[in-house]
Amino acid sequence: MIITKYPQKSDWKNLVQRPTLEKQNLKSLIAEVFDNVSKNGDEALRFYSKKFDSAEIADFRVSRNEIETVKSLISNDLKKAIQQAKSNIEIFHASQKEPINKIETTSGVTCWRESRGIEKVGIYIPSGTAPLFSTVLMLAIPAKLAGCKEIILCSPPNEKGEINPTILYVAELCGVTEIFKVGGSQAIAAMTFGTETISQVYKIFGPGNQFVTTAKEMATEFGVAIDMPAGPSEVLVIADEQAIPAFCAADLLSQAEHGADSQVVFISDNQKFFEETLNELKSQLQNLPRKDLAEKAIENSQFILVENLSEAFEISNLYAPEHLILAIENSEDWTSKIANAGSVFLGNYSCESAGDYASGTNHTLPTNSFSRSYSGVSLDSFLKKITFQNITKQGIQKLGKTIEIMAEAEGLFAHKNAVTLRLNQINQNN
Ligand code: HSO
Ligand code: ZN
Repeated sequence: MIITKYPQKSDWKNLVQRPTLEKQNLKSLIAEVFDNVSKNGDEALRFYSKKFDSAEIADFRVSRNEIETVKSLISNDLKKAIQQAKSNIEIFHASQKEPINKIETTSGVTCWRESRGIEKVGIYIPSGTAPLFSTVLMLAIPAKLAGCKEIILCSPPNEKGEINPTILYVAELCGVTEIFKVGGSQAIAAMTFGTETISQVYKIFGPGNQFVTTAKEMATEFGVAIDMPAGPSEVLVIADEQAIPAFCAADLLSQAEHGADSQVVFISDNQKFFEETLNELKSQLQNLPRKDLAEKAIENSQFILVENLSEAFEISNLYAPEHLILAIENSEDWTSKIANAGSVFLGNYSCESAGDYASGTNHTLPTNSFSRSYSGVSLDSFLKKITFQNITKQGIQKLGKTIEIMAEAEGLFAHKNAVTLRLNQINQNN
């Protein structure tokens, strides 16, 4: 826990520095996996599944039978909860559809954009210490709404060759077209090149460890797009005197429990509240099943006492958090001060967990200061926008001269000619 009281402005930049990740150089190892999978397909996948996951897989494709069987393993309460989350995520992402907007820029010159779903997308869901089936909702729902035709999902199997049942259940519920029992960098390579069983995709989504992250970066070298660069998950909480210490502590810990490398930043302008939250945090920490992970994350995290809320917002913008919680009075009046954040939670009752699971917003968000330049996953992440133009005779007459002059100035006479020939033909026919 790094506590700083009333830091000087000149120290702010240092305060918001993320701990440097010990990034192992995995590139050569991953390059080998990519090479092997591109040449040997399923056989290479079998080799790596045995080596890394201790799983012997005859068929990577999850069968209908396996999907039917898991349905009885999920409790009714969990099914109902998933249904409510699904409905909210659908409503919010469906509202992101844009109508076609045809604009006449010059009379007779009409331009517009139309969206098309990326035809083939791949979703990677890690299993790890907490298999996050909620991420299946966050990725498969917008993919389906966007009209992606093939939505495949890869997730690592356990030693018995099984995928987490709730992941399977949610994937089926959200319209994933095929599910494969394969994880790690070999899964990313499979979706990059395609194998006998797994089809190649055009864009890969989803979180993962350093192997998966490095593999996703490598996929881009082979023309496959990815959702965004990844880093450990993070939250920044700005709280004033009306905030509730127990709520803030729980929010900070909900981020910390994700992993030892999670990032937590807490900023307040009120000394008494600041101390109370620190005490509350220490006591709540003792009762968490994932105490060890959360404790490590908290060790590296920043707790900053500032003079006023304006300073808090400046520091937050420098840090550019993935999640930003504003536990402050009239929080909505402050939103114009936010320059950089992935997703914002306003007031004492908007906890990050709501966005993580069920309010409707997406939880796949930019980390590691990428909220300065990236948005979180949305319907748009699964769409391409194609531009169109339709120019009439009258339109080219109005715009032709401009194009001719510009083309000539660039020394591109074929470009100029494409217009001149048309204008001549129109003049001749008149
Ligand atoms: N906070 C994570 C998402 C998540 N939390 C999934 C719980 N399950 C990254 O935004
Ligand atoms: Zn979370």
